[in-house]
Amino acid sequence: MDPKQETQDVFAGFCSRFKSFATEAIHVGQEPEQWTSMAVVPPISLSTTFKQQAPGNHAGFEYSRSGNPTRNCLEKAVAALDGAKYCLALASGLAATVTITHMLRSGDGIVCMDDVYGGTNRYFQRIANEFGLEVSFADCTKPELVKAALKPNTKLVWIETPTNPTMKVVDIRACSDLIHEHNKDIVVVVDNTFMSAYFQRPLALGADICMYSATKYMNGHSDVVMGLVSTNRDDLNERLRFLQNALGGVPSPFDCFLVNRGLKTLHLRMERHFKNAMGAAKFLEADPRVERVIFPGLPSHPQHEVMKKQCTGCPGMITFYIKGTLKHASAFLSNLKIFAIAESLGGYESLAEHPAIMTHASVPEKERCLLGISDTLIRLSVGLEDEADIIEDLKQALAAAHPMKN
Ligand code: P1T
Repeated sequence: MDPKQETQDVFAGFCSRFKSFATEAIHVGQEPEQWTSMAVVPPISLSTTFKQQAPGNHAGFEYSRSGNPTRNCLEKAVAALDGAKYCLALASGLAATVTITHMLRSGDGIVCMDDVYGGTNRYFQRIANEFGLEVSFADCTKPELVKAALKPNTKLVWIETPTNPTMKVVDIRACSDLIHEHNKDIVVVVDNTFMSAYFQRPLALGADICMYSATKYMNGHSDVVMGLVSTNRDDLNERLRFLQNALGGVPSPFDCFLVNRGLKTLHLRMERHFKNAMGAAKFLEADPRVERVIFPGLPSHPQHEVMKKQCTGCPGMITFYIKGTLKHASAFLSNLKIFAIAESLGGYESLAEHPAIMTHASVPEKERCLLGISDTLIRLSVGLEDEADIIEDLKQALAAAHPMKN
């Protein structure tokens, strides 16, 4: 097949690409005129403090925790990509989660999607709960369960879609509308880490806040830990900006520079991630040594239609159950050559991991079982290598795990 044709087919049925996405990623917030040097690439502004002409009379920056020129460039670019008025950069995805949660007070309630990144689950269950917040979990793919979970004290609903690691897809529009009809003051947050701004705009689908672990696709090069938070609401921006400074979980200017640079190729990277992942998912689905593949780009995914309705494409995340036991899962992972066994995702390089032992070990075992995070569950972050090499690697590792079935 003509490779161009093949790429287009992967996107068939998904929403149209966001207008001018690449142009905005490359230019918004990057205007050379903002620097006296007219630098085309934003400089890394390492100064922690900024001279004032007279006390209180400054040029927009006072102290680097409260505002930094390099961070500003990044925040403006991400706001544009999210279709948002505002964006704030934080020191990590979890720092973003903590900062958002600090908008609440003791006694307030949080409803969280049942399957979320293990660190998010750990923070809500083991820290937020200790500080007097009431956290409950619900499967937000089922409207009736969301409705039942909303209480008079619910102030925040935390959605992750697709979820990490079982790839459940939440209908953001339906869920946000249901929550806001119940109480318009409940803040709906969508963790958009798996999708990146290129494939999904939660704010346009009714969410109040879109957040990322920018450590993943938004940066895309596995060399920065960072969080991002976007919103269109003036009141939320004001409170979050206060908390960004008052709690202090800010990223370094160098990291802001790197993520800002990563955004320039986000559109190219995401399209290739999708194409490579589709090839890998189709291969796995056809292999007799694989029990089940969960990839939202495949018609076999339970929420494939929701995905097509609200996204412009699918990221490189695939979860699958290998036939057999932990021994087979472990043998498969250990025999991979291109994929590295490692936590994290969304970089240019392919990674594979075992959620039950690695990223989701902090989720209580009983809950892991209920969610399907079993010993045979494997998560792949399909990178940007050649598709044929990726598939060949999966093939030889499956053969090594199940030598009798070749
Ligand atoms: O690692 P950090 O930048 O703090 O982001 C936390 C986080 C938040 N949300 C989602 C959906 C995530 O996947 C993560 C981090 N996840 C991994 C490290 C992982 O391997 O799944």
